Amino acid sequence: MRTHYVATVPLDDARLGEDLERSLSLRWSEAYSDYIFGGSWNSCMLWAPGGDTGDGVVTNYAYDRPPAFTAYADQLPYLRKLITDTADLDRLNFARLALVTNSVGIPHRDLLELDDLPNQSRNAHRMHIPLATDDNCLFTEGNTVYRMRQGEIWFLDASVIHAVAVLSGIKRIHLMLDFVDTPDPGSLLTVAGGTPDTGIPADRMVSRPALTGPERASLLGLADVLTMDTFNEVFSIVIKKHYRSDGGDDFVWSTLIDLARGSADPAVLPHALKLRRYYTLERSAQELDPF
Ligand code: YCP
Ligand code: CO
Repeated sequence: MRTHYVATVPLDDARLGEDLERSLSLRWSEAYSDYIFGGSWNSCMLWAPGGDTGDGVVTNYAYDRPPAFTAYADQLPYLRKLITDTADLDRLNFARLALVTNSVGIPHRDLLELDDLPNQSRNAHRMHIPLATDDNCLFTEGNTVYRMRQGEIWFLDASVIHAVAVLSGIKRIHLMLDFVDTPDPGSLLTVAGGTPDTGIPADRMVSRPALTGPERASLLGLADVLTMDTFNEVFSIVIKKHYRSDGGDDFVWSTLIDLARGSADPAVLPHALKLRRYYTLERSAQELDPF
């Protein structure tokens, strides 16, 4: 199934606000922060195998024990109810809050690292429900930039290259749901009114002007300042450009590799190629640290 809007759940803003406020005093995991530049990728585990809050790394949970609400969820009654009312708990592996502020993510594919897990416990299907968001919170998939609105349930095909961008100081919080493999992902939700898979709706897409020749040339000029010391900053600039201008398919990674080829620092190109392989192609649970 492709990434698509599924349905909208009514949210009680007052009760949601209380839970989100309380959630901020819990201990959030910074696992996966190597996927973003600017701040960290923070997660708060609400439902997981064994009911463990754990360390936030999805490969580190007790898959031989049944999934259950965690101690964090016990402190967040509205979110607990939202999950219970929305998801098919028999097939839910993980429910976590994902908090991002002022950051851009590295375009990547997911779920590949979980191929080693037994089939019944693989996280094969992912959904997002934005709980706190605004117009500065964007998502990208392939060469599409789009927005998910508060309270919308989205099915995400995480095997397609995707990334998040939060281009403001808002504390963007999504509820992320990961389900086990099933031949019928349409039935993972218990809410009514699910729409069929028609892809990302056109009115959620952000239209960007085509990247101009001069813009591309000035971006490529960053090769002059690209060293291992400036790598992450230059990479962030390229990623941010993708949200403002349409540079074509594979813009982010191909621009980064072009820049790396032009860098005077001999360590940069091998590093860029290694990152591209890690984030977009093949990687395994044994190969966790790209740096
Ligand atoms: C995401 N993949 O895109 C997931 C979780 C790391 C990257 C965090 O949200
Ligand atoms: Co991802």
